[in-house]
Amino acid sequence: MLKTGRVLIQKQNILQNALIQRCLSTTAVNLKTVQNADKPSKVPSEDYSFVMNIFRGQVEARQVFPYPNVLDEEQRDTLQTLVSPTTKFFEEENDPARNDSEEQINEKTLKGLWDLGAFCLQVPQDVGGLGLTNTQYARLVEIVGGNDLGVGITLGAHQSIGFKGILLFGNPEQKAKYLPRVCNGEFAAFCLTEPSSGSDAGSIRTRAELSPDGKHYILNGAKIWISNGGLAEIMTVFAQTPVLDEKTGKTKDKVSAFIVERSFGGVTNGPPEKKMGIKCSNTAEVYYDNVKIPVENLLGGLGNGFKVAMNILNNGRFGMAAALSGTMKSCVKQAVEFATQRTQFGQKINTFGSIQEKIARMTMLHYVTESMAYMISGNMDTGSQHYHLEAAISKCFASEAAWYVCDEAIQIMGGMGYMKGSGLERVLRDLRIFRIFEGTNDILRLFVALTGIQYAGAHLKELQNAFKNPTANLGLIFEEASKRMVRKVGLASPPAMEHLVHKDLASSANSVAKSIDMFGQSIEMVLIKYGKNIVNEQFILNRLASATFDIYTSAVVLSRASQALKENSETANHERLMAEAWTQEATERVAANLKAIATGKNLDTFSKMSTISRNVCAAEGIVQLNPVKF
Ligand code: MYA
Repeated sequence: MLKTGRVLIQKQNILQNALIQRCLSTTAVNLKTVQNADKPSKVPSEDYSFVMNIFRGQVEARQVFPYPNVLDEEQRDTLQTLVSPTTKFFEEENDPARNDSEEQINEKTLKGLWDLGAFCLQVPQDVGGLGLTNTQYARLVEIVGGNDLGVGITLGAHQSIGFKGILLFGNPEQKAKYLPRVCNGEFAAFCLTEPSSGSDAGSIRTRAELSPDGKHYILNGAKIWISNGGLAEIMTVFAQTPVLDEKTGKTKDKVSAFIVERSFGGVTNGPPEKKMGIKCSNTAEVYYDNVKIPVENLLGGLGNGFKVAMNILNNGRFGMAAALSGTMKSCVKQAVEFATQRTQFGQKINTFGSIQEKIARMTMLHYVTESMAYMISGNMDTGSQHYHLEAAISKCFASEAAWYVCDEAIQIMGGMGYMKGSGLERVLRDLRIFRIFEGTNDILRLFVALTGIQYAGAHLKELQNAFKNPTANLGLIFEEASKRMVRKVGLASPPAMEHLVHKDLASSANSVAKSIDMFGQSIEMVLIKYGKNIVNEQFILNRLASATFDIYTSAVVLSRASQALKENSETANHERLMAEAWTQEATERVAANLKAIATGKNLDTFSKMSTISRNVCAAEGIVQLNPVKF
């Protein structure tokens, strides 16, 4: 089919080619500011991310198919020896209800965690850690999430973000100095957020200026909502620093990252915050008053702090999916135990369709989350650098899925679930923050959509540049133009996925492939229609993000279930059912979301909603009087 299409395209007349060129050049001009007008235009480097490439309507399969299996025998053995004591500790020694009511983790429990090595899971063994891979880490974190999310945050704020910058960007001296300490009882924290800087992480005001003798940076400012902020001795702190731009000769503020010790002096903190959940974890304001940071504690280079912060967050986000997969597993277990025991109207309630649908949905959400967490950890373990969109999706998806699963577990258990004794009300309170911190889900959805669009747009721009020297770039022009035209005249098959999955899942894979094709076309449509203004079209970006989530999660579960079928595993058929059901519904949601951004009726609804919101904000609350008029 594709070949026939190519021949047809060769026969298209000059007029048609001119049309393509015009369409592409309009897009490229409009995209200028999306790509940051003051920067030299970048030729997009190839990206092996599955998610990034669906924005071009393409299947980049290598990180998704086959499902990663990265543990060697030794790593598997190590993990097995750790799983049992960790589970035992959390089930027998840690008391989540007590931690919650006392709003702290007692000394004995903390000591137990340090002794287990739970605070330094990924620090290399030669400096005192357990030296675990991301996949091994995911498995242990799952146990933590299944038992006590408050403890999870204390552990996560320390190692997933607190000292992760030293692991990722530290020079040998910084690693040798600090890594043994963070494995030996000294808490770490990640200090980014400020009163006026939450989602807009680049707008921080804390400043660090070089001292006149050039030996120190002098740090001043305040951070808020810092997990472990009242406990940490070692902090990764982000601050504005003056940086000389060698091209212009002008000095500009740029964010830099520093390793700050409380013992430097001038570091203080506020009282522990009173929170809805994760109460046993410490959250506090941290203040820096003329703190003298030795210049050698600059982390990752002057002016590179924003990238350092983003990469730390990117690197840790899969851990949240792993932890929350553990939480969901516990919620499902509790709900099922109840549903299979409880009799109403003369029947066990698990035999009713309404309860069955709940249990099935909870289970599928868990399967998707777990599959994503281990797929991303596997990608990271094999050295992938192209996982930041997938990690952001896993964080958003897991935090929303876990909220839904816990809420439904409470619903299944009815009054029993609502009682404190079930423990689920604590889990629900603990879960609420996961949609807010480490990048709110709202900002991460926009991040995923805009990053993907920018990638697709940069490729279109590259194509436009190619037209400037068509003889030299004939191959690229021909390939891209034929793809587009073939698609336009309906002769192209969608990107193929059938060959990537087990034969029993071929039909589901075809549906995902069609979704990717439609998605790629929608991205082109929005690029042409909105150009640079797409950054302001959040109603549209959110729907594109939702479609992205549905496509990626479908591919992930098809990959995992295919693997199970190929291995003929005991649970293969159960996994096939989940993958099929998930993909079926996800495909329908993708179509609905893509339709929503293309049809005038929906666009009109977005505009109405924008007006409704503006009216309410202007009225400082609900606009209309109630029906009795007072
Ligand atoms: S910690 C605080 C968390 N805070 C945030 O996450 C802040 C959210 N904000 C952002 O991420 C950014 O400001 C956004 C970009 C995304 C909004 N990777 O102009 P830009 C590049 C790589 O778009 P902005 C907490 O909550 C971009 O390409 N690069 O930037 C504690 C561009 O590069 P270039 C990225 O509009 C929770 C440049 O940066 C990324 O300012 C405790 C500028 O981009 C990225 N992601 O905003 C949790 N983003 O210049 C505990 C941007 O080259 C852990 N860029 O074109 C729990 C763990 C689980 C439990 C574990 C148990 C053990």
